Amino acid sequence: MEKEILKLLKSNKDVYLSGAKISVQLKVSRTAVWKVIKKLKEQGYNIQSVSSKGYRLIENEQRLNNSELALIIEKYDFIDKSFYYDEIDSTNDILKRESKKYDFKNLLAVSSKQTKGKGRLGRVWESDNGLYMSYLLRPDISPIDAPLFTQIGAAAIVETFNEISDIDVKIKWPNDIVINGKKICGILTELNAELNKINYIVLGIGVNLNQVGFSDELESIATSYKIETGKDLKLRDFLEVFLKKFDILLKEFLNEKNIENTLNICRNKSIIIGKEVNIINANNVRKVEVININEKGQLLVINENGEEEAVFYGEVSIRGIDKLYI
Ligand code: BT5
Repeated sequence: MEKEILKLLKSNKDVYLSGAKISVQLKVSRTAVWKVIKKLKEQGYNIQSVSSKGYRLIENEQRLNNSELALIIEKYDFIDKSFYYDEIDSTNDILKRESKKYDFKNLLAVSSKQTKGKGRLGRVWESDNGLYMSYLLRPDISPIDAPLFTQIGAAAIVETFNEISDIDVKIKWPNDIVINGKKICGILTELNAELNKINYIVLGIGVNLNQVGFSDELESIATSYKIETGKDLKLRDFLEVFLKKFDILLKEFLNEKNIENTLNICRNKSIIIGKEVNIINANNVRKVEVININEKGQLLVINENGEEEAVFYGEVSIRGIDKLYI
């Protein structure tokens, strides 16, 4: 009912809709309509009520809320339930907690601010004024293939930027989306599995949207959509395009076992193929030449002994020798 009324208000954004009209259209009493409107207002919707005219929705440009997010995900069968937060510790962590309540379900969490945003290996992800989202899924695939979700996420992010802007983002394998050597998005894929069975995967993506600056240590290595274009971007505008792109690539992989389109995007947009890079694993640094991304999404390199070698994700961190990419 909440969703239906919201839909009606949204499709009649600039006009007043009378309570009588809504109640006839949805076949409910006017009191029921009034109660739902009251609830929506409590959730933060800016709904103007004028007694002689009815109700009108004034949209909040930057933020989302639960009902609105529920409307957005309605057309996607790869998400069973969604959660929106103006502020949360970490969208990855909240989904891990929620997953205990919603067994067997695929969940999406979205936030515009994180107080404990995480990068890989316990690093901090600065999370204010961007889009922070996590998707928890329980795919019936081998745990070995789990890192492919990072690539699916990266490819969908590239496609999203391509659709909504002229900025040409690139991928620094496996999980950084960069522009002019500065990071605009990072991906953290966490796996909970037994030896040959995945319990769940959480794919977490942080996109810098409307930040006008970063902390001193990030200033020279981070950028945002706003810094690059001078324009603000609504959370929901990015999210809607992202979900559309992600849906296609995710289904190709899960339903057709086809990862080629994803990997081709990652190859075409790679900033490290053809370059010499340092592979850092614990304290061990090796200089290798990157030749490609193989069909399993691993990095194909010529190692220090001149041999071809596939490098797995998770066990390495890459720093380009070219200081642009550090
Ligand atoms: C990442 O780690 O790039 C993964 C970031 C994943 C964040 C998402 S947000 C939604 C979900 N919930 C979470 O709690 N996390 C995920 P890594 O490759 O380890 O890079 C981390 C490094 O990037 C830091 O050490 C900083 O140098 C830099 N960094 C931190 N915040 C940044 C930001 N907002 N923009 C650009 N660079 C940043």
